[in-house]
Amino acid sequence: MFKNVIVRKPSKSMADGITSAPELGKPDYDLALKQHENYINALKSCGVEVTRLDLDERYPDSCFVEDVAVLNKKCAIITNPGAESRKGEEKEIINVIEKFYDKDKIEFIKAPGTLEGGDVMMVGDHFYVGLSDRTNQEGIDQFIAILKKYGLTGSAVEMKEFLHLKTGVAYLENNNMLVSGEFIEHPDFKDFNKILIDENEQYAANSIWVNDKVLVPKGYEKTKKAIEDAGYDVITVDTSEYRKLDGGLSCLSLRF
Ligand code: CIR
Repeated sequence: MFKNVIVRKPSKSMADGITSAPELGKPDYDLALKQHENYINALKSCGVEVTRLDLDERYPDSCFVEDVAVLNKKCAIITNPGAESRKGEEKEIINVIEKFYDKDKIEFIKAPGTLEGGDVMMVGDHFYVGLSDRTNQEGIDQFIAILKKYGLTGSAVEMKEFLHLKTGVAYLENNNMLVSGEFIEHPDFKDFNKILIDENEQYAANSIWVNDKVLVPKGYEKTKKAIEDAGYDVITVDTSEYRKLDGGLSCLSLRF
């Protein structure tokens, strides 16, 4: 179960955030703020305490806090983002993490290693890490070595289609996993109960389990129904403005 969540308010500069889909247009800032509030309320309804960080205009993608740290029961790992414009963002999360973790339990991924939290999927004590454009082998090697110190394990996942690992796959606990695109037949995930995401609903693969409820982006009815059929309470949250920046429900928070 998760007790805490950290979020960061989106900055106005989010209009300059990285995107692979400029055809979707620039995010509407006021709407993005409203959606952020709704997201926080949805999280609160799952029984977590939400810590809100101030906006940071220097980093257009800084509302996507998931990428700058990986938090678990034993330790916190500050990442080293692979995207040039996001380098430095990880330093801005350290203060708040020190409120929750002892200093000697805070670890760091160091250059030339790169790793972004969107590439990390926690399944119990094991962490799958996508080898993506943002996360390199050196970053994964450092990450796994850190996990080992705490009695945890990790493994690299080969991928080519998605931005981050969790753009295409989500663990919903109880051995249930949402899978889309290249992950449907991926050998690493063959032993899970797979809930297949329809080709037209790929964005909804980035849903999140929070204390037995599942947050699903609004507008993806087939995915919503499939998750409900698997026995979960679903809460839908509109993330249209974040989708314009390739971001979704998982990217917007750190859950621990
Ligand atoms: C980026 O490209 O870094 C942001 N525009 C989106 C980050 C999404 N984060 C995630 O999937 N964890």
